[in-house]
Amino acid sequence: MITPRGYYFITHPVLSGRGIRDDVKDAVTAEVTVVQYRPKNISTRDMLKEAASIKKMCRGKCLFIVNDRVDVALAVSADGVHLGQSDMPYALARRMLGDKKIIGVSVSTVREAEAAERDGADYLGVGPVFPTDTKKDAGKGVGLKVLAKIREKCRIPIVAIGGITLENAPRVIEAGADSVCAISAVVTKKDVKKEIKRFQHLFNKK
Ligand code: TZP
Ligand code: MG
Repeated sequence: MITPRGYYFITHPVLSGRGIRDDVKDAVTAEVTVVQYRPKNISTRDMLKEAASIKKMCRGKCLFIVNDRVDVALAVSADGVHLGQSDMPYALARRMLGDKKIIGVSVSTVREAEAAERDGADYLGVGPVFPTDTKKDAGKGVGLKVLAKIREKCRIPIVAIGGITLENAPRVIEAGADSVCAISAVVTKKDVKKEIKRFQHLFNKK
């Protein structure tokens, strides 16, 4: 189960200043709750190598989730997968992964959130909360009101994502997010560890 509150890290090979392995190392040191591997433009063979090495870095320290690719998650024995609305449907992924793996589902409306919870998702990725350039097809921000409404209607943990910065994160947490993810606000910075720790402080983490 993905219950601990705090910062949820997602890799980004293009925005990263130093490469995703160094970023993951920093994220693990900053005691993130989750590392999500989100590969882009890379062969499946290289993806498997990268995933296996990131999994090793996370072992015993935080959960390791693979974005979208159920096959890769299975191949490297990740803790789970994160599925978008156009990815493999939850029920099929659950059948392939079994009961013990974590499945998170991206939602951007109350209706999608309720459906994902009903399906059995372990957590919701709600977003983009604010407009973002990081994911071109993410649509415009859903806003804090929709986030708060999803909080009201759903019991499973909420990871908020999209356009989140240190400045607006307190309002996102106030609206009901259990975890926040900020990609560009973290991986483009010189000191990734320090930046993640700043987010962790918002959850009263050291
Ligand atoms: N899913 C919804 S928005 C987003 C993803 C992967 C990108 C978030 O990136 P940033 O830089 O934190 O806005
Ligand atoms: Mg996806």
